[in-house]
Amino acid sequence: MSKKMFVGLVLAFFVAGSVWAADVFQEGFEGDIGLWKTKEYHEGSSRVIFETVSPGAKGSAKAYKINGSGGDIAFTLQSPLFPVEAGAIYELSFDANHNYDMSKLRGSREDWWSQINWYDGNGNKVSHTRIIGFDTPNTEWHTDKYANFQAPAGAVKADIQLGANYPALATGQYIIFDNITFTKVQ
Ligand SMILES: [Ca+2]
Repeated sequence: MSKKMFVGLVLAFFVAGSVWAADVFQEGFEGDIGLWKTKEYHEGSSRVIFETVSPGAKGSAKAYKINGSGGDIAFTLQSPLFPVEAGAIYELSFDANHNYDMSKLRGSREDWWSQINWYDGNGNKVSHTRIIGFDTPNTEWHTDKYANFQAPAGAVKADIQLGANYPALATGQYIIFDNITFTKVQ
């Protein structure tokens, strides 16, 4: 690869805001939301407000905030796809501050859960690994780690889906995420 191409690729990663290599995916939202997707149950109703905020965690410039703005809501924030290795064990970590109680997050039916989605080489979903318990409200920046996500047989890519239907994200409640990281640990 030429030096110019390499510089171009590095710039592309920073513009998109996400960085991924064989063993790690990371998002610091310095390039705003990049290729992440947002979804709310009442699409277009603005019962959930998604926005980039400043400053971010640990002196970084930006982070990403999910705000409750009233009513019966459900939401997800979903990462772009990144490569994984079937059978490998991964750890999810992120910096967060939130007045929303994330300790008993649930989705409904097959939607709105916080989970890791696993995909095969054709982009078809193989399975998912759900995450029920994050932490109780903590409005200081803190780092949370959730270990032991094993990529299933056939998985070559994954994404991180952060979301909930219960408890309702009430008006004035928020979650701010930064430095969302998915690391291969073994
Ligand atoms: Ca950041």
